[in-house]
Formats: sequence, structure tokens, C-alpha cells
Amino acid sequence: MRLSAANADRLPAIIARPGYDRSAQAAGIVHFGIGAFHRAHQAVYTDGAMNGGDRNWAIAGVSLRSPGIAAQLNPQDGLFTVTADSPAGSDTRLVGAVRAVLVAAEDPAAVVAALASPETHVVTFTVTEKGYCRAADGSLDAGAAGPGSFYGLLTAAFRLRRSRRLGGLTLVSCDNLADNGTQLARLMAEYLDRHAPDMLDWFRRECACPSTMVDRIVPAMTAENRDRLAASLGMRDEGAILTEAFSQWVIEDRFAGPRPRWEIAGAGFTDNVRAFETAKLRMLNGAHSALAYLGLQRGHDHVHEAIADPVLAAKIDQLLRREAMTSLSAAPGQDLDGYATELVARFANPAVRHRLIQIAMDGSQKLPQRWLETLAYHQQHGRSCPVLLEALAAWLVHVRGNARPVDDPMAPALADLWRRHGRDGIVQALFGPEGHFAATWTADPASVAAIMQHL
Ligand code: CS2
Repeated sequence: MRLSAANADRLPAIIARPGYDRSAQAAGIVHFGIGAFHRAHQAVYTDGAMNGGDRNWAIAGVSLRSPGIAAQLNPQDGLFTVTADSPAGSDTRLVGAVRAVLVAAEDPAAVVAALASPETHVVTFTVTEKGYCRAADGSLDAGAAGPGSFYGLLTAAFRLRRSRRLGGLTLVSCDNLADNGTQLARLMAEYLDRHAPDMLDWFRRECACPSTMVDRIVPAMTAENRDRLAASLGMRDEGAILTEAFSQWVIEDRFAGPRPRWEIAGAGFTDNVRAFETAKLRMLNGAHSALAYLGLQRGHDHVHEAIADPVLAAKIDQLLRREAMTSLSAAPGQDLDGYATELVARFANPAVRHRLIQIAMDGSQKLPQRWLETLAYHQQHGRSCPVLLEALAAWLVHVRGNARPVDDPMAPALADLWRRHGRDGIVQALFGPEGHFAATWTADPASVAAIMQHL
């Protein structure tokens, strides 16, 4: 038996389920990138808001290319379970917020129609760092962002909305980029400027792109876990998600039109999301990436194993408290020291089997906001960051590709740089004044020497 609307009531009674009439809800949200993270995060908050009485925020999920998630969720009428695992036990709920999944590559017109519908007010994104199609200097990579990208689909929908005299949309980036809303607004404007300049004014006037900080550790689902869950659910759930109990969402309260009352489900609306976002990127994600490259090098497979290694635990403590934290200015009421302590406990949770190789993916897209901004800050103040420099060396070794395959859009370019420059030149080639990362950080001679020594 497989989970669907028809048999959801046969799930064990202990599992919480939607307290609203799913079929009566309009789809107020279109979401790009309906992977595991979205289902464990924004879909859960939206489900919670509707459980708390908010209405008409069903989600039309969009996969840009792969039909895999549509095949998981559409036969289940969009239903899936989210199980939060902690050392204290596990807690499963049935999430009803997702209406259906559209595959843009197969039916772009259906995606444009959803975006141009009068019921749609909010568009959310978890397309990963590389999904924004940015060039090394942060501008839009025009070659990567074509008509089939979310930029192209939105442009077509904006045109329809304007001609139908519908209001604009609020575009909510939920990816781990610094100032994610500001970046999305700038990139969207660059796309319009190039392909539909007559739409620029409308976009600027009618749409809004608030920044957000999203946080929940969601490992990729495995077939083994799906089988294990089937035993406790009494049916198969091909869309099931396992995650940690912790969840946080801080959102800049700047919407173009109506918005879900996500605060009912615990989201925080604020004027100053940046302090939370920067702390999360440099501390949580910065430590995660360091654990990934240093941990793989030391033979570990999972985050909880790497943080249990005393050598790595000491380095991560130093990275969090002496390198990342000291590059930040806390917002009123923001307890960075407490945050560091809480992060280490989250990493140590053995119930969340988060693979290091998953985090090691796409390092070229992640390192600027996770490590390089911190390095640049301290370099400006005459200080060095020994752990980040060691981690950078570990990343360089990783992308050389000798030990395991490298999953990164820059993998071929990085392998080529290694071939041409070798160990003696690779640091300058990437982090020198002409290097790929120069827009964020150029290594001073002492930093170059430190990285070379680790290499
Ligand atoms: C991780 C993030 O894969 C990664 O790069 O660092 O996905 C991390 O688990 C989330 O940002 C936690 O909120």
C-alpha cells in the first residue's frame, strides 16, 4: 500500500495530520526546487500556518528539470511524511501543504500558468547556490540563465500578470546565500534588463524580494530509511523525509501582497535578517563545510562521526568561536556563544545521519559566503584564521579529484587548474589577485604560505 489522499487515514493514529480541508485551499505559493529541504522546512511551516487557521496557501511545487520528485509525490496526491529524529525519540507528521509537482522541462506553460494565476502571491525558492546562475563576480551568468530557467519562467509570468492587471509577486529565496533576497532581486533585474527591459519598472514597482535565513539539517533520504519508515507507517511513502527536530526561519517582513502567517508555525518576521543570516552562514554552514573536507580526509563518512573526533572537535570549536563568531556583530538579543554551543550539539546528533559527501558538494558555490568573507574580514584587521586556512587546503585536495568524484559545477575547471598549476601554483591561481575568488577574498602572502604548508 502506498500513501495517498484515499488511504492517509490508515496511517497510525499517533501521526499528526492536516487539520484543514486540503481540496478547498487555493494554491497561493509556487515553489521552485521541491527537494528534501523544502519539504522539511517551508512546506512544514505552511502546513502549520494552515493548521492554525490561515487559508489558501497550498503549494504548487516545481522541479526545473528532473521528474523524480513529481514521481514521488504526484501519485501520493502531494502528501508526504516528515519525521524529526532526536536522541529523545522520533516524531512523524503528515504534511498536506503541497498540492502537486510540476516539471518545468516537461511543461513550462503549466509553471507559467501557476505563476500568473490570480491566486498566487508568493514564490519561494530552494534551488541551491548554483541554481541562481551567478558568474564569478556575482553577476548573472547569461549563458546559464536561459528561457527555461526560473528567470525565464518568471519573466513570462510577469508579462501575463501585467497584462491581466494582477499584482506582483513576492519572491522569497530560501537558499544559503548572503543577502539572498537582495541577490535574487538584482539577478532577476539583470535578466529582465537583457531579455525584457520593458518589464523592469513593473518588476521593481510590483514585486518584492525579502531576505530570509533558513535552517534545518535535512540529510538526503536513503532507500534503507524509506524501507524502515514503511514498516512504522504501515504503508510506503516515496516522498518521506527524515530530519532533525530543530527548525528556524527568519524572514524580512517586506512582501508585495498577502503572505502566509508562517509565524503561527514559529517563523520569525524581522527588519534585520542579515545578522541571523550571516551568523548562520559563517557559523553553521562554515563549520559544516570544514567538517566535510577535513572529516573526509580523516576517514569519516557522517557529520556526527566527524564531530566526535576530538581533533576535529577542537578545530571546529576554534573555527566557530575564534574565527567565525569574531567576524560578526550580534543583533540585539542574538546570543552567538549559545548558538555555537547549540550547533555542536546538533552536529553530534547520531539520529541524523548526515553524509559529509553531501555537504562537500558544490564547494565552489558555498565557500565565498561560508569561509572567504570571514577570511577577508580578519585579514583586513590583521588577523589570520588557521582553521579556515587548513580547511581551504582540504577543499583544494578534495577538488583535485584523486580520492573521490567531485560534485561541483566547477569540477572540470578546478581539475584543469590543478593540472596546469600543480601544488606550487594552485593557491595563487584560485586565491591570488587574478583568481576566481578575488571578488570575495585575495589571500595575503602569509595565508598563501599557510595553505601551501597544509597541502
Ligand atoms: C549544509 C546545509 O549541505 C550543506 O552544505 O551545510 O544544507 C545545512 O545542512 C543547512 O543549511 C542547515 O540549515
